[in-house]
Amino acid sequence: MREIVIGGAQMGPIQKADSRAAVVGRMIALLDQAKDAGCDLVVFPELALTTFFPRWYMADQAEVDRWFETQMPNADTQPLFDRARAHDIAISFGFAEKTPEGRYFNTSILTDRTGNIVGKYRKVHLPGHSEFDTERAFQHLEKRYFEPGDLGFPVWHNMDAVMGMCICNDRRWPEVYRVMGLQGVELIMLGYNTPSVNSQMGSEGLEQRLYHSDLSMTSGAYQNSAWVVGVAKAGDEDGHPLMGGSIIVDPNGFVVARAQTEGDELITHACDMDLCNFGKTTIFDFARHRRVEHYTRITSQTGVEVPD
Ligand code: CDV
Repeated sequence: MREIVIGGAQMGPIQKADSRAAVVGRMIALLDQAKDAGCDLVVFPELALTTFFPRWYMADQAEVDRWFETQMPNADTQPLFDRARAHDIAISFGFAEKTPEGRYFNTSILTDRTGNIVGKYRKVHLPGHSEFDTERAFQHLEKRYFEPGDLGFPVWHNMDAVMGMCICNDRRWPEVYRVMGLQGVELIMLGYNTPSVNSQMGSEGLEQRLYHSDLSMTSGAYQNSAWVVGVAKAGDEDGHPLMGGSIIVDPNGFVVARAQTEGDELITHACDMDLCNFGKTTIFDFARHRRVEHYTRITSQTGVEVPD
């Protein structure tokens, strides 16, 4: 048995006017709850330190830059790292990263239990658009503010398990799970900011949005025999609703913990990494059963090509 008690620290809304210090204070309160609940590892959402700023069109780069971190940890987030180390809890959270070379990424990091960063992931699948879109009910400008991640989908040995990360829209793409599955991943952590309504189809309700989120993560977990922890930033951000629905999924694809609110809420589960072994050595024993000679289209072709 290799048990890791995992906390999914769903966060309620962050308004444009909220300071990093206030947000970090909320994250620390969730960490304290996690300590009381016996957690070893806590997962926070995508862009956990700020409002989901890609919904706002900005032409002035100085205005954009204020949402980005140029260092991690930094003065605002050091208290979070300090509390995590004091509690002996590993953490993962997302933030907007500006590199010393002036590149912009939607990033997540993973620490060990002493607060050292052991893994970094940069979001590969950036949804949305790069210019103001008059056809949408609201904007989703990730393609404007970030470039696609350049690190692939690495995994890391941490806490006697093989761990990987992805971010929000990545969770909808089976390739993401499989690339990590091929590296023996046992735990995939991800955060998300998913609007409760579809900006291009108002009739798509919350029920369907939640279902697609569950479907993506439960199938990714099952088909790669790995734990998946998906954590929302939820609630009403300056008039823009984000869905909750944070879940912990076991390697059989069952949801074992689910958030009930759209606010700051901790969900927990004692996750045995050895539960991954059966699937990985039987029905999803990749080495025995995959037929890569038939999969070349997956990497040689991007869009759909219908035969004549
Ligand atoms: N932050 C995201 O990547 N959100 C997307 C929305 C735009 C659909 C998602 O896949 O949840």
